[in-house]
Amino acid sequence: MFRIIGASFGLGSSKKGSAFGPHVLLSHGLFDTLKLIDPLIELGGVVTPSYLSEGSGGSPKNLKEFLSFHEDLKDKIAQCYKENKKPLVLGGDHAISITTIETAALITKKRIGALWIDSHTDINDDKCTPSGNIHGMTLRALLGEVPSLTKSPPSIKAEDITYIAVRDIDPPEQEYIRKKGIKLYTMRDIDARGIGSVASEAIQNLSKQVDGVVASFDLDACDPEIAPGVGTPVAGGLSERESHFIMEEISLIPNLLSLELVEYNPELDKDEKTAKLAIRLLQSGLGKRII
Ligand SMILES: [Mn+2]
Repeated sequence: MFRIIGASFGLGSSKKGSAFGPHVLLSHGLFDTLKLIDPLIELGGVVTPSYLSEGSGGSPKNLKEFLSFHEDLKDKIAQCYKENKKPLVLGGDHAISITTIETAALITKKRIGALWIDSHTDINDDKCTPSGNIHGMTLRALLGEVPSLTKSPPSIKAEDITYIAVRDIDPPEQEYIRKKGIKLYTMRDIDARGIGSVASEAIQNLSKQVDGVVASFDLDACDPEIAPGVGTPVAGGLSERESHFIMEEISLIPNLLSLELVEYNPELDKDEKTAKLAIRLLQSGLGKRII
């Protein structure tokens, strides 16, 4: 059974408006809409930051604020797992997944697979990052290689990461991904093979090799034409149907631990296009079918 948790944190990105994402999605009737699909879904509230400052420099940028928010969010996520609920997490920028996935690993003690649907690979460390933004270091932190961001042992292994829809990788990330042999399905793979073949293979293989899958859907995986309300848009992304297909496959994962939708930034949205898309996609992620 799912429990919706909002994670109102936007300081992991250069455009901090994603902090308002959960509130705006909920104000569009997300909860009632999802209840039609999953009548047992619960509303677990929105975690808002308790820090008073607004931004600090260095690399990672806004480290103090992130660590403070991490403390605020982790108890809510831990509570979900302790009560056998699946967190349905609304970001916030992708930095929040450091907390959600680290907490999943600590509480469930399972071997966790990260299904990363994103135009970026979010696997810079604090030295090679071009921006200093935490949302570009999420997976590297979860691998235990950015000590300032996490004090826990590594939450995931490189072999248990699978990317879908990638099309913008920084050169040091490319080198790291090649060296570690991380599984990556780029937009080119989707062009060549079609979404059905790519998503089914990616998701089923990951699900079989781990104990539990955390599915993290960054809205910038979608094409900016259909999802303009994101901080770091990249042209050439998923169509609406391709995005739905991935979500439909996610809804079939037998060992799904949690589902996250991140990087929705209402300040950058056009005519609520992205909010409405996000809600439609979450319906598919919870099992809505055409017939
Ligand atoms: Mn991301």
